[in-house]
Amino acid sequence: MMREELVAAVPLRTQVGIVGAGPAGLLLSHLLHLAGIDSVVLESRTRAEIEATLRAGVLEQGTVDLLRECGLGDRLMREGFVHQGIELLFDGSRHRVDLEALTGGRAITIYPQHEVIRDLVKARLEASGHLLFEVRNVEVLDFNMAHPRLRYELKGRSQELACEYVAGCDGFHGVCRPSVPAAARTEYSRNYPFGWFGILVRAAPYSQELVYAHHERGFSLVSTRSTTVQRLYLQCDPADRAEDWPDGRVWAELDQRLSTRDGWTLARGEIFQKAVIAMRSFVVEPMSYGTLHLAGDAAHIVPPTGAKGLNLAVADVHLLAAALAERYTTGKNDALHRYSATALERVWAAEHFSWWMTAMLHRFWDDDPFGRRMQLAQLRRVIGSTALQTALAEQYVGAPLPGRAGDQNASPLRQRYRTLVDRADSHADSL
Ligand code: RFL
Ligand code: PHB
Repeated sequence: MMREELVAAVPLRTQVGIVGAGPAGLLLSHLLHLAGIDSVVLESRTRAEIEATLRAGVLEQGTVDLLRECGLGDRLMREGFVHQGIELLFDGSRHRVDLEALTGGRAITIYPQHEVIRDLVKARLEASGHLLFEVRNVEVLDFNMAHPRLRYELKGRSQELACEYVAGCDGFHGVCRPSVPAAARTEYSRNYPFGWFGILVRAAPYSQELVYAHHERGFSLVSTRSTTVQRLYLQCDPADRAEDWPDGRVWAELDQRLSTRDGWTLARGEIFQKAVIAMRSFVVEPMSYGTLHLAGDAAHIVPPTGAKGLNLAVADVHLLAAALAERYTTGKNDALHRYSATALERVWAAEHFSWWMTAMLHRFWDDDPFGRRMQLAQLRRVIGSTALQTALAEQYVGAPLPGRAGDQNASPLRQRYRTLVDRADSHADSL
């Protein structure tokens, strides 16, 4: 197809215009499609870039259940690793938190975010979904009215997309949130005085389950990606660059921070990826402005210690898709009007958990011996108390998504989600 034809073929109108092809935007588009609602996704990066960006690794049980129910579970079930527990390492000893036993059978799955993205892009393209890459200068217009528009550039040409709703799924640095006048939104945030230095190593798994380690020299985390690639993080100065961490320093630091009385050490392997990650907590309220609804990192950020960011993005769009489905099937706006308040309940719970895990496990550079003793006292209490371990486990595996597997509360919303799920199921069956 010629370039001009390609440009001419861009859609001019849609029911839901979605900005951002991260997990939030792509999953929303997929769920809407299953509910018979048309959407167009505008993404500033290339397909290759979004499919190669390394980020999250931990999927909550509810996220896995939803992905499976909407036909995205094949590779996830084949290649993901189910973990029934996590470990806390402090004072030279490892202590297991049995997630499965403490939560009545719930667990987490290790499946990298870019694999979720690959599965979603494939599903959208196979369904002839409108997914436009490399769009520039997106502007969100008239979202305080009934007919919002998205103006953008594609291949040097200015385009406009007429929408009925806009979903701002463009991450923390996107354009949707800043499009809302500052006076109409309230932002809550906390920056932490440290970052995470993350690496990928070619090695066999170091541990059967993730290890969150507290140490005088700073936090570290042992995670995994596959039987041959491991993911490790070390608390670092937020101004550090990858060059500040030559391999020798990485291994020396890991050896010290992960040293245990039983002599556990990490076998060396080739370190083939290094990056420094900022740590922040952030929430904007509300998450809805007229016909613009924010979802995922566009509306909130958590420090990665609780492994919640991607899972929150999934929970948001699950809610938003159900609310839009209700709007289009019954004409009622009630669930859409409640979207922000309902989503924020889960968001604040995850903010608290992520902040709590971060505060308990990291070295605050200005803390004193008293502060260190408080952290150790907290860790010992968690390990010594079934009640505290249960609270940690419940939050770590995540609350069930409303109306899905594991949700015991028959809320009025449940029926509406059911509708969406039933359609998703019948669609998945027919694939
Ligand atoms: P994303 O993934 O940032 O996607 C936003 C998309 O929008 C595009 N975009 C634009 N497109 C058009 N026009 C514009 N003006 C645009 N501006 C931006 C971007 O190119 C991008 O494609 O947001 P989304 O979809 O809300 O998803 C959020 C998650 O990506 C994030 O919360 C997680 O990665 C957080 N996170 C983790 N979450 C978990 O649930 N479990 C974990 O184990 C976990 N580990 C992590 C993490 C995040 C990390 N980093 C790098 C911050 C580990 C790390 C190291
Ligand atoms: C990861 O594997 O990337 C990972 C695991 C647990 C976290 C954060 C990131 O808390």
